[in-house]
Amino acid sequence: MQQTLILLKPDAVQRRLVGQITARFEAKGLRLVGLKLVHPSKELAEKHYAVHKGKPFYDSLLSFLTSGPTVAMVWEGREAVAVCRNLMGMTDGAKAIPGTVRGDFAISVQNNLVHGSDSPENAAIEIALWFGKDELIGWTTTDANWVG
Ligand code: D4T
Repeated sequence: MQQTLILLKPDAVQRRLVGQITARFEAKGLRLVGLKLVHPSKELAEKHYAVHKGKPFYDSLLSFLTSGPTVAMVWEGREAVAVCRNLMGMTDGAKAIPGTVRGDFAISVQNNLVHGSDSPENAAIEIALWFGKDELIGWTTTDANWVG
């Protein structure tokens, strides 16, 4: 089973979209194994977005991620990384297809509500960055035989 890190970024929290967005991951059939509200430090934001260091939007991106509380979640399931990326939609909210989180709720590139790991390898790194091992809970859903 794959795991992936999902962040509901500060704009999702400020815009009171946490419930609606989380419901989509739940309804898809993914299993929630970690969840917490974090006000990210600059150090955490720098580590999370290290791959973007030096890009023109980097400083603005750090200010955005550290601007307020973020919901950090770990979701588990079959092909969880790709499944979540598909649910999120394209990076630019203006181009994201309706039916996706960004397609339905975002029109900005930076303020695009969600982050999702882009590979199982990066998911493992990002999960370790945001969660301690004792903060993740392995469990089985009672409807596992029906959801698959
Ligand atoms: P994340 O990493 O947040 O899930 O977004 P994506 O995987 O969809 O997009 P990304 O890594 O290319 O960009 C990370 C983050 O930077 C913001 N951004 C991106 C921005 O503010 N300006 C830009 O020009 C780009 C390309 C949006 C998401």
